Amino acid sequence: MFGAGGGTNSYREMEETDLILLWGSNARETHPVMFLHMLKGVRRGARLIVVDPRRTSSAAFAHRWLPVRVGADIALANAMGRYILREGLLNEEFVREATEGFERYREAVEPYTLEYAEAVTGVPRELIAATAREYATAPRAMICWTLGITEHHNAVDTVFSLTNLALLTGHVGRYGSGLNPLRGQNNVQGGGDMGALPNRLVGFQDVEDPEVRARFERAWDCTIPPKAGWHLTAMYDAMEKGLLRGLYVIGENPVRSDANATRILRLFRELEFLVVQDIFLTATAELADVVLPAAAAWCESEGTVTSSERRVQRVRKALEPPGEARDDLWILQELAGRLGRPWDYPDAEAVWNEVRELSPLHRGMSYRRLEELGGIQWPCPSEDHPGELFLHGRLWKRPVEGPRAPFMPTHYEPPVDEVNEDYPLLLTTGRRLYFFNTGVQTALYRTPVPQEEYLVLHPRDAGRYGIAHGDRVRVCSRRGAVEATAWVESTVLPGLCFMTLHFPEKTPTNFLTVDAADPKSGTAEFKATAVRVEPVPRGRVLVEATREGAP
Ligand SMILES: Nc1nc2c(c(=O)[nH]1)N[C@H]1C(S)=C(S)[C@@H](COP(=O)(O)OP(=O)(O)OC[C@H]3O[C@@H](n4cnc5c(=O)[nH]c(N)nc54)[C@H](O)[C@@H]3O)O[C@H]1N2
Ligand SMILES: Nc1nc2c(c(=O)[nH]1)N[C@H]1C(S)=C(S)[C@@H](COP(=O)(O)OP(=O)(O)OC[C@H]3O[C@@H](n4cnc5c(=O)[nH]c(N)nc54)[C@H](O)[C@@H]3O)O[C@H]1N2
Ligand SMILES: [Mo]
Repeated sequence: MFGAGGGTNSYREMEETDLILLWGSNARETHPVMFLHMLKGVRRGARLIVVDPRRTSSAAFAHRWLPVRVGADIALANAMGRYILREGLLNEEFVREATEGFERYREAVEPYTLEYAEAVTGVPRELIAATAREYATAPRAMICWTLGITEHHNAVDTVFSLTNLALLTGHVGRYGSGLNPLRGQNNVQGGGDMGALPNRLVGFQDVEDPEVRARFERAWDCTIPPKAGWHLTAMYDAMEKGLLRGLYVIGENPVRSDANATRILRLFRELEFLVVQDIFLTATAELADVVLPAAAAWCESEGTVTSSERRVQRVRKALEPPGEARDDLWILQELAGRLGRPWDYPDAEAVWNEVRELSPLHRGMSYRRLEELGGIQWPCPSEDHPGELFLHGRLWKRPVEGPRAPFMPTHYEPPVDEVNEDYPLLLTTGRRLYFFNTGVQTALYRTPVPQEEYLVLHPRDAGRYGIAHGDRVRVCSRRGAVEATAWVESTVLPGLCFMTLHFPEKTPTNFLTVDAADPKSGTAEFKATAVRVEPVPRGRVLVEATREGAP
């Protein structure tokens, strides 16, 4: 909607804003460093409102928790929009001068009365109204979101529905106000910025734009395919059709992390050629024809990473990589050479200087300046530019500089995997503080809690299915079944249960998940799978319920 793929604000602004809507994010556990900035804001008087189907440990720090049903966020956001309109709390000047498509938005939200929204989302109408009023009237306000929003079959529309709220109230483009998708891994932002996306070249430049392509073709002395490539889930469809027969995986463990793992495993086994480049021998690497052992980018090699606030920072080599492990850059250069295109980058800085030539967003970021300033936030177009604290200030110029921001009307749709008599519970999946993704990097280490998968479920449902806290349970979906230990707790809503993806060697959660993907983003609906839960008759396992251990 703004033409850029990045969070609009800085961590510093989180300390100085007046209201934070933390929407579908458990930042206390998943972005703990950034959450400290939020807590500083809270201590200064900012209101924190958490929207999540679980009463998370983040919600424990909030002024208000909106217990939304999984997948009902569009209905909630649209009802907030309608209420803001009805009460005349919109920023009329901003809507008139800086946006377009307002009438269509007004019509689209008309059916989303508070009554309807309460029925669909489960959130009491007074809480919806109060949240809408506080968001609209706060001098500065931001919405921060993550996977509770983006891992759905209608993820892009859900992000649109949140962005519409910011356009309606003018909470974007000013210090302390904005829209912040918090990035997952330490360099997800950097990966996207560097063009590790099927439709973008370095600096978010459109691969389908002939002028952009021509510039890169000159710099690289090659021809670039004129069409966007496949995103992850489209690659699996291509593998299914035999269109994609070889795969080179770098720093990812897809047979454990992708939805409907039975299918993923089959597709990987059917590949004619698989290369895996990783710092550990992962389950995916075990299937590979060739494994290239890599040095860990965060401590065994030089380079940069980019954080959620678009800050590019230097990473330095502190350790020698073990054995035959080599820098990812070294491996790629060797390969290029053997494919007949010798690259000669002496070091990571030489690659970075090429980035600066090709990407206007990064042009002013020399290694020297990155050191001196402690990192720089893009865009940084020249060597005398300090980098931008927040984005889209242009929307507050009169007349607006460049295109207006369009409202994108959206409509609520329930999750794809239907709950019925056979699969009466909805499973949502996510993370815990002490473990990381598929566990490759955390499985070896001592942590204060057991390395074990829990199925968190509500006491009502535990009673209904004859399950006690600590029982072994079988969790079955339309695609598979796994075992876990029951953790009975009312932090999840009745009808909902929760598991992580952290312990796939014992409990491969993704054998359950549905691979329905958002056609726009290509991301699977990891957050909504219909399941049935049964007690496992034999071999009851005792769990130590430590205070810190709550999932
Ligand atoms: N400790 C730790 N930190 C991590 C990671 C890790 O594995 N461990 N992984 C990193 C990565 S790759 C990522 S992408 C981030 C992810 O960070 P988060 O998105 O914060 O993590 P999740 O636990 O996957 O999901 C967030 C929340 O979404 C809620 N949710 C589920 N469905 C819905 C819904 O329909 N609507 C709403 N509003 N909420 C919903 C869940 O209850 C959960 O609390 O974390 C990063 N940080
Ligand atoms: N059910 C369910 N599934 C999910 C999710 C969910 O919420 N629920 N979340 C999804 C999300 S948001 C994500 S991001 C994915 C994560 O899925 P993956 O990215 O597949 O999982 P990771 O365990 O983070 O795997 C990262 C790999 O990179 C390797 N690695 C680390 N550093 C380096 C390096 O410097 N060089 C190289 N070459 N390799 C390195 C690690 O050893 C590890 O094997 O999972 C997705 N899957
Ligand atoms: Mo992620």
